[in-house]
Amino acid sequence: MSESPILTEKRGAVAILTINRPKTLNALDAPTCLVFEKAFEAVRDDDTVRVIVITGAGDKAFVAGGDIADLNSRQALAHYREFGEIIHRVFAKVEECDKPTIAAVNGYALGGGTELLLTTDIRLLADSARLGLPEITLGIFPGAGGTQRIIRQVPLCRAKELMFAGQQIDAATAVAIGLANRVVPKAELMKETMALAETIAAKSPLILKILKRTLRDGADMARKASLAYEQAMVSLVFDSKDAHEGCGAFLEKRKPNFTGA
Ligand code: CO8
Repeated sequence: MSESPILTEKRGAVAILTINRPKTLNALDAPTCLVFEKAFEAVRDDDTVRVIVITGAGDKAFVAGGDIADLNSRQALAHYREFGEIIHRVFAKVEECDKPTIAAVNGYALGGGTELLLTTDIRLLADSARLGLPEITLGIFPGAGGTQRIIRQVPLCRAKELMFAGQQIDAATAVAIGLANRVVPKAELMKETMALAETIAAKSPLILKILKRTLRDGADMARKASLAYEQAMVSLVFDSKDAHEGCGAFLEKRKPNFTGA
């Protein structure tokens, strides 16, 4: 029996999803996207999981893009759209997830790989990582949400250079333009990722959920409305046990124990 293209591992409150198609440098074809969708939903809906990490199998690639053979086999518009529908739906689920997501980028994150990274909350890069949107070189352009997400995340001139020239950038450049959080030595990537994931997992899942919604929904609102929305959302959290647990623990000089209530 062939190995699943998506591996799920749980370490305490952290779930790690590994894209596992090393023969194609973890390229995403439609069947892999569908398996990823199920695996992602399972950890998203598992109450014992507080943080979700996404990484790639092997030491060479996070995701080298959409599977070019699969893309090339979809000449008819209906089939091309079918892959588009799937990958857009799956990536939207990652972006809209109430739980924090971390991309642990262990190598090439090209095309659909960078587009997947753009849906995650936090991105740690191995020093060997190479990012980019090389679709133009294939005679296409980023089509898994990448054009729209990248222009909202990095300066427009940097986004356009990535999409127009199709060149790879190294990890330090990706951090410099705001595409990722930081670069770590390749051998330390999972250790650093887990340390960050566990720090976040110890915080209140309820507050993280409402914070993520406030950031996500507020980003689509006019500024004045978004500030009023923030005020309403933060007022809501004062009804939670976790708000009183956190403030109480500070005043009692002890560590808080957040339950998500
Ligand atoms: N798709 C399919 N197979 C791939 C991909 C890919 N994206 N990337 C690598 N592979 C395969 C290679 O064909 C090769 O297979 P084989 O051993 O059978 O020849 C194997 O992986 C190893 O790759 P290389 O020999 O090329 O390894 P190198 O170390 O020489 O190079 C690179 C590594 C630089 C990553 C190189 O493989 C490369 O440039 N890959 C393609 C990168 C790319 O162009 N990505 C964008 C793809 S298009 C895309 O992402 C669109 C997304 C969504 C569109 C949605 C539309 C509806």
